[in-house]
Amino acid sequence: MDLGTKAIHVGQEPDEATGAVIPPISLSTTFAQLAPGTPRSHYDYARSNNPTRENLERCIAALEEAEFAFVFSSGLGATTTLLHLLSSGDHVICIDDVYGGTQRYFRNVAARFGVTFSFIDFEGDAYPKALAEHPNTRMVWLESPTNPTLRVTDIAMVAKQTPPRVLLVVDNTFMTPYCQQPLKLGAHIVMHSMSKYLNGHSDVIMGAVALRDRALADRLRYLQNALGAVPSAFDCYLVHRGLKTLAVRMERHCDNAMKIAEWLEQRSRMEPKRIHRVIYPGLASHPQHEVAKRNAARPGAFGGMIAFSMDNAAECLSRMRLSTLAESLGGVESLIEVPALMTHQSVPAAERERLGIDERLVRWSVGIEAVGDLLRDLQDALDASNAS
Ligand code: P1T
Repeated sequence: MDLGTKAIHVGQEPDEATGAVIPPISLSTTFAQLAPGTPRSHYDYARSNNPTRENLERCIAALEEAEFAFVFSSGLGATTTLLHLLSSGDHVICIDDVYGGTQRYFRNVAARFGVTFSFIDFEGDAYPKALAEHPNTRMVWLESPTNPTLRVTDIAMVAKQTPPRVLLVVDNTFMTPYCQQPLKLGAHIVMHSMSKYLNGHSDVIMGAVALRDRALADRLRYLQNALGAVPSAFDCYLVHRGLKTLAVRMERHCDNAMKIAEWLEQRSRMEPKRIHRVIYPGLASHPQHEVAKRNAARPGAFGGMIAFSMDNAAECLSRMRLSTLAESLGGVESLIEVPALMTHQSVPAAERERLGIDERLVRWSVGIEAVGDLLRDLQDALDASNAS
């Protein structure tokens, strides 16, 4: 089955008892037992497992072409649980341009428990060098494209260079399985903030991991229950409902983002002193455009995120009416922000400067509104802030 069909049907079979086409939400926290220690089914307590969460996990596994999936109370809840696969003394090699909250957790919290980190750019031979320097490496953490500068890493190449003792984790939040399937490219674990595109409606915070290895899945099932960063059944229902339109939403996100990136690039040629750089992996001008094509799960699947650098960004953004000035991304509505002042404020200032995350850099989560309306809104904001 195609991804769009799986998103609608897997984990959403009609209810056996009543025939209800939409399975009921299972709100019970506990399940009656036949005798002490003998539950009636494989459910006993809802933190360990419950039917609504299980339906969603089956669907995520199907979409990522994984065997197993586990969902968590947030993307960071998923990340925290994954880090508990490690022990004190282990090392993690992480892409330097990682989401600010992931970096904050790694540097300020996980590091206190004896796990060490290096933050590197995977270009050239930096990765083999880091592996040689840290023989205690047990995990590699990639985002591709990165948040917010949209740098792209050759996932299959990193997978080839990864020794068997090391787990390769790819945060696929920006791309979704519609655009990119890291397990097929050789990653061991794919991770998501489902608060973004997978839910798609900016009304649930949730995370997920998906993988193929049974022994690793057993460890993660244990950790999911032991750490307890699990979502509510109601939220699982909402995300599953959002997932059903994933394919049509992503197709439109990608189309709109491509058109806007081309328009912005055109405008930057006219006003090079004002719009300095447009970054979108689908543009031929993107330094890793060819790699982005290799990573893509289907032609033209470059995602819905754009970054660009402009003077007077804050003023221009505050004049936009359709694209809301807000953190987060991946909802049907367009959101726009300045990462240096918002999502990536927690990244150390020197590191932000090195990565090019300054107050001119704008990140735009392009929604699925009519692209003409989005372009007019941008044009009006640019013209108005030009004139002032
Ligand atoms: O917010 P939460 O569901 O906990 O997910 C964290 C997370 C993980 N990975 C990536 C790539 C992310 O972008 C995020 C959350 N990001 C934002 C809130 C943001 O505006 O970038």
